[in-house]
Amino acid sequence: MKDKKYYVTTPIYYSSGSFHLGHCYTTVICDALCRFKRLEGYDVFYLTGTDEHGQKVAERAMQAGKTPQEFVDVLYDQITKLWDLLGIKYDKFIRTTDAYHVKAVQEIFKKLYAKGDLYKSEYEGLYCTPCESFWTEAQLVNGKCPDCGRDVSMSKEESYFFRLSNYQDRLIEHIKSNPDFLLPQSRANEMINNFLKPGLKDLCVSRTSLKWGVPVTFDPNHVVYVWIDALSNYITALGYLSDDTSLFDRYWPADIHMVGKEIVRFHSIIWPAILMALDLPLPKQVYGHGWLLFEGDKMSKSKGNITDPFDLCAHYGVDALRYFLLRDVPFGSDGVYTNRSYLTRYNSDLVNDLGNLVSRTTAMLIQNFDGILPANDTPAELDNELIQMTNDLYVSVVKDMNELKVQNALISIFQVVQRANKYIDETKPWVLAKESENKGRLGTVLYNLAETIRIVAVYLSAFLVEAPEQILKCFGEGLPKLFENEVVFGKLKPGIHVSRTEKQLFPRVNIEKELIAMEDRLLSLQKEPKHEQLETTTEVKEEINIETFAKVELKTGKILDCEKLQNSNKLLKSTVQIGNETRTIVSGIAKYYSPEEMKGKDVVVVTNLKPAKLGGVVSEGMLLCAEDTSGNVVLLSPEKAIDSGSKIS
Ligand code: ME8
Repeated sequence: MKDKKYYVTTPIYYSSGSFHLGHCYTTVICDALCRFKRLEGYDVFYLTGTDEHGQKVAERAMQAGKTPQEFVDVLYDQITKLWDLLGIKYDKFIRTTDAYHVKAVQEIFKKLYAKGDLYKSEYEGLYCTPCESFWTEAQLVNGKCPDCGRDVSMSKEESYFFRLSNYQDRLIEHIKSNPDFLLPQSRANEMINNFLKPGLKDLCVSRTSLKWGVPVTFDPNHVVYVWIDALSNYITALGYLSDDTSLFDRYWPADIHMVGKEIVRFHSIIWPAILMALDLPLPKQVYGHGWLLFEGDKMSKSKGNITDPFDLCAHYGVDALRYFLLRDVPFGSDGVYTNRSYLTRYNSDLVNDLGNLVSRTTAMLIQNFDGILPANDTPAELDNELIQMTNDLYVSVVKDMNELKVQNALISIFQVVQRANKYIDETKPWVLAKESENKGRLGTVLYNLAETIRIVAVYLSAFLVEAPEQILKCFGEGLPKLFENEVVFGKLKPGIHVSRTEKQLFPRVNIEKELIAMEDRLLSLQKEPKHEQLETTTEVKEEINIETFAKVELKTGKILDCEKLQNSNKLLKSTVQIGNETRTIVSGIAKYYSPEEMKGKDVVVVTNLKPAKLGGVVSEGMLLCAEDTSGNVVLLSPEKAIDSGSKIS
């Protein structure tokens, strides 16, 4: 099966903070691709893992009062729990602290040094600590790190350097002559024009200031710094330079490295150059996907705009989460997450279209045929379009998946679901059921629906992890191993037993109510970390200068009125006088203050906070509170009486 092998990798995830919905994007996409390829008969190897070394990890561990190893162990537990919850079927999970990886990285380092691809020198440059990257002046954006926007500082130390500049021409040539190597095409142009053509600088690949990393065996003051350690995971996981290279021999080169767009440079320039230096073949493809945006910004822990995948799965199920990520984001571009778009997608596609189709069809089969699948021996012209569309799916879905147009593949599958619902409206089975002479026709209609649903579930088993199995079970079918023989209309034999799904596939949600509940949960999550891991990875805020602090406008205010928000047991809506104006401010403090207690209080208000909807009400500012470690919350007040609207500085 060597020719039908498919080796897919996600980046290894930083073990320096907790994981949010944005992180799930790469793994869910790769999981769907792998499931699809397995159903096509490929011998798939899916690799994911964690990036556990580096300065940021060491700092966070110290802040959490743990050793770096203890710290990354907690993160490892968290991420593997998350992948299990999302049904991610990886074949191997690599941790960069795994002994075999450490050993192989040391060997790689030695090999590159022996070949003359590494040399010792001194590095001086602008360094971004969180990103562990040196930058040139020209690469900075407004004087800040171009990746994360934070401050950089001058740094100098003895380092080993990788002769990246030697590979510039070969890299340009490779990208140009292999149009599928780096996709989408826009990313290839960006790499060539912004990085390769202006000229590559040799790369600093060891540090002496850092201790939490892979030690360089022949120069113990140095540890291998990020690039060679992290990127090599894609080959060390397969046993490269170990005693058993059978996986490496079988699966390398990777068929696809799936990465977020911010790390395309590492994967399409630095990594291929390292591979060239090692005389290894390059991955067949690097795909730089877009970001999941939240309120116009990349969803990220440091921006505080994260959505908790554990919470989404607990309330709307794992399939809703997977479906949203796969269906809502045009692959390659950025996609926007909002609670509303999440719930709307859930209600419209999963509840109305798919859930409804399955429950109506199985109910009619049970009601009219005692759950015994009737024969389809009374065909009519009307049936052809549905049958044709269902049979045609294979070609279009395979094409879309080969081109990584995951969204399009799901759109086509759901067009068949919608066509089947329309078929019910056209054939009116409830009318056919009234006349016994129409029983044959009714049976054919229900057979066609059952068969369409079965085939849809076969396809969906590449994308979703719960519903397809439940749906197939209704027809006595298990999950498919291969598409072959499963996706052609007519497999179901009349006479088989049909049942309802064991539980309702997708319970409908009331969007407006649910939006309030989601905000409530977010507030309590921010107050009371739900997962053990969140507690241990609380971020210490970065230092800011006085100019940054001065951007926050604080004023005194007086609460004129206050009421509890309907549908929420956490939110209070206060009318606050601030000098000459009054504002509505929503605060998550109903657990600590009653509306009566709030009235008349002097408070401290952040007055230039962007208005935000909380509990369905636009909140025009924030009341400052203090919270102790036991979770007691108190409002802050001026120490003596002072006019409302007084500036605080
Ligand atoms: O980059 N939307 O790790 P990481 C979409 N350790 N994807 C997102 C996202 C968002 N809002 N936030 C994160 C690293 N990701 C390195 C990789 S590989 C040798 C080293 C994606 O934990 C991100 O684009 O920061 C990346 O693909 C993955 O999550 C891991 O990111």
